[in-house]
Amino acid sequence: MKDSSGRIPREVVSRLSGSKRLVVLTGAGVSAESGVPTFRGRDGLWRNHRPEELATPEAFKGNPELVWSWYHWRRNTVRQVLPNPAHDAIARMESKIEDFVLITQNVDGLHQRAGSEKVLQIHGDLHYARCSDCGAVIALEEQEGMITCPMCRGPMRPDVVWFGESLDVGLLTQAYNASERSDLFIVAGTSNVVQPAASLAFAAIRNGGYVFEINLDPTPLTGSASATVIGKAGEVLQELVRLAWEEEE
Ligand code: BJW
Repeated sequence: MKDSSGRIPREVVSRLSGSKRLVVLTGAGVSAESGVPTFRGRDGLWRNHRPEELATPEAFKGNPELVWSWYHWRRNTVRQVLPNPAHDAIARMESKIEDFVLITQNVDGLHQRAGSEKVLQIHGDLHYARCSDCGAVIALEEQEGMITCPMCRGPMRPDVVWFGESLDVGLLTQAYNASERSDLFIVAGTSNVVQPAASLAFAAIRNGGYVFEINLDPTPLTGSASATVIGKAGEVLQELVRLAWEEEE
């Protein structure tokens, strides 16, 4: 069912309240209501750069100062914002369903700040840097400019996954396994164009799962999803949680 009125189908509500294996997949749209820019679409540019221009190993090799300044700027932006009702609703789902996995493409850490614990950050974390030589990972605080490894003095890079790079195999395996065995798969605020994240909902569908999508606009997943609501992730997820649990408490 595709609903552009923002109404949540009853079947989605009953599937959530009865879910035994829930997976939620999130993208940049879930952090948009906190004031974090998305990558694509409306307002989808980061400081006038396309992600393809900066989120690549080639960009880092060609101009590491520019790439680091973009990531420092984003980290500072994210530190000044708060989790929004979408993050809160997802954390609430985790508190209600034991077999729960949150797969996020976001690198901003806002899910954890909202209280989510079972989080697979498949594209990494903006708040960490990794040594290109020895692989050491450090938490970033107030650093600016280029960063050198405290262990081996090698060049450090943001601990994120750029285009053309492989995702962590262990995380990706966990994400596929959870998706394939989910009885409800909620996908919110992602354009569903970046692989392999965009394949996870289809893995759920192939295994008989029920996929509920929330987005401001249709995506390549919309035609295959079991149900879609066109609306803001914060509003729709809060309403979904309220309908599934609060009315019965
Ligand atoms: C709202 C809203 C509101 C707004 N409420 N909704 C197979 C086929 C073709 C290509 C490939 C393929 N396999 C691999 C590739 C290449 C590539 C890829 O997928 N390219 C496509 C663009 C075509 N993938 C890779 O390179 C991946 N690596 C890989 O697969 O390795 C093996 C391999 C390599 C090469 C060839 C083949 C195999 C790695 C991908 C890494 C992505 N990295 C980034 C940067 C991370 C670090 C950082 O943040 O800086 O990840 S790019 C960027 O896109 C970021 C995001 O996580 C990711 C997804 O974006 P997302 O979250 O969907 O955001 P948007 O902006 O696109 O969408 C926001 C949505 O929200 C919109 O729909 C709005 O409508 C909506 N919205 N407000 C609800 N309030």
